[in-house]
Amino acid sequence: MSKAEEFEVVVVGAGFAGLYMLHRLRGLGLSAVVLEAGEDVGGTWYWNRYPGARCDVESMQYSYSFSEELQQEWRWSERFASQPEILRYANHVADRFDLRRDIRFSTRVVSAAFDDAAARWTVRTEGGAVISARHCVMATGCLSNTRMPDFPGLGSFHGKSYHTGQWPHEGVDFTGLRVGVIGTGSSAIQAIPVIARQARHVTVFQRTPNFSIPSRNRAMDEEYEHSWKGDYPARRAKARQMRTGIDYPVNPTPALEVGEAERRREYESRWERGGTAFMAAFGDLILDEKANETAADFVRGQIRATVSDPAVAELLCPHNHPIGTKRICVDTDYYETFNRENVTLVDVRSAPIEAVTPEGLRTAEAGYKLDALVFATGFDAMTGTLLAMDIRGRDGLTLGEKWEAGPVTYLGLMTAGFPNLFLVTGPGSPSVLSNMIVSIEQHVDWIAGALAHAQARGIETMEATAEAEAQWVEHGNEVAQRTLYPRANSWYMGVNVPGKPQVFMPYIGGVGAYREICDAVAAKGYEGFRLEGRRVSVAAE
Ligand code: N01
Repeated sequence: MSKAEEFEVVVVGAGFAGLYMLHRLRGLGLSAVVLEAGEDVGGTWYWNRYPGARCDVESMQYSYSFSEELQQEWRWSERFASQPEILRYANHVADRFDLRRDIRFSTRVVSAAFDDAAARWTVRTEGGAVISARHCVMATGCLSNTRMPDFPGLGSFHGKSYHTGQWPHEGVDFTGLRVGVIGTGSSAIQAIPVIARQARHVTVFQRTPNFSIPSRNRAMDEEYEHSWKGDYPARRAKARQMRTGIDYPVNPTPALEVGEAERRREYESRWERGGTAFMAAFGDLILDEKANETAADFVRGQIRATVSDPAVAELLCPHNHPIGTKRICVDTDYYETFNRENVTLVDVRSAPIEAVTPEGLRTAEAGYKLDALVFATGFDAMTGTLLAMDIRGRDGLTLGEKWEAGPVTYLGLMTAGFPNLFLVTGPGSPSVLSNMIVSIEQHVDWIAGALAHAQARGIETMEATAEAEAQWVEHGNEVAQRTLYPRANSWYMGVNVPGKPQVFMPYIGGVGAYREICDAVAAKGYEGFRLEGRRVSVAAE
């Protein structure tokens, strides 16, 4: 048995959450180590290197706000930053704040167990290292556990296959190849136009069409950059209060309260503007089916106007979920790509994929000869990475047992029975429904505040109470049920993973409202958490 190294805090993951957490822990004077499975920093932006990978939150907003110097000095080259640029930014932050010396790379955590008697976590890594820490922060990301369909014959394919979420670092040259892309989610919608410009032929295997809005990406306009940099504190403050954590124009008017011509004008102007602000065209798009249908219908009209073959256009038109209830996609030339001679769309809803063969792929209807396969088949989102580790709380209870019927947390930050285990942007928080960096900063700041509180009062353990957790889960479900979100077979609902409990995982109450709740909880001495220490014992329920 290796001897445990001791720290006050162990952080798992060196993406944007882990990097900022480490920075804050240093500020508190707490000893900390970050364990990262990848060879470098960046998390999701380290792994997702597929062609066309880009953020769908504008770069001026998808960035840290905690350092005025950092936000002034860093220059984004495009309206929506590409993966390589975001990864450079993560590296810049790691160097600028001298974070690397406390990060262990190529270190995958396999288990974390809470020792009741010592009130400490023991974290073990694949390489056999053992870390003992008072607190454990899971900064493991929400979309970090890739999902491969279990097609028969997967290993028999003679060509190369790739998953968008585990893309080779050296890149892939598709020149002259016949490429099959499986999936039409955000990743595929970004990758397909880029692959199609290089490959001999691309066959897109689509099971469910998605709604996608053009990004209208462009080089950064200096004036625009200056308008943000000159007003960053106010704009960041505004973004923190928005439902999505993004500062963009929100029209609160219900969609059916205005006439058809005005509705169309609003949709057209947002279609021209580009990006996810499309969903803020009216106040009730995510609440009212009829309102939602007006937006969905507009997008279907745009698809039909773009794609020249009417049969292909029809196949690309989503009908089985309200717009926005699956993550809305943002693209560059996605629908236009289906007008290319070298791109074929195959409907695998009517004729499902039956097997991967040595030559390519077979559906219920036909065989396809392919040289390369791209799986854009998504992730076991929000819980997959946490449950892949053997996490045990009080009395040896595993997180898998605790979350058997779906994830339950208090504020998405902690789960009862697992003292001193913090989740960053966990299920039950706005998380994937928001600008992730805004939510990450909010969570990390809150956790840092809680740790400072504990430090000042000699508190050893902090744990969500079962009652507070149950109330939060009930509130989260109730808010979700008021929306159209539960109607979609989405990864938000866990539907994409066979056997996964189907519950709406993120908190839909909005980033601003959620922040106020978290702040109020802290201001009331961490209401709903049990704080216990050797010197002090405070029941703050
Ligand atoms: O994954 P997805 P993703 N046979 O789960 C299909 C974020 N993100 O990697 O819908 C056939 O959305 C599946 O079909 P269906 C963003 O939050 C952000 O694209 O299940 N098809 C679906 O089409 C996003 O939502 C950005 O019927 C199968 C696809 O694979 C999240 O990551 C960019 C199949 C999976 O889509 C995940 O996106 C990229 C099967 N057996 C990602 N199994 C930006 O910021 C699965 N599929 C822009």
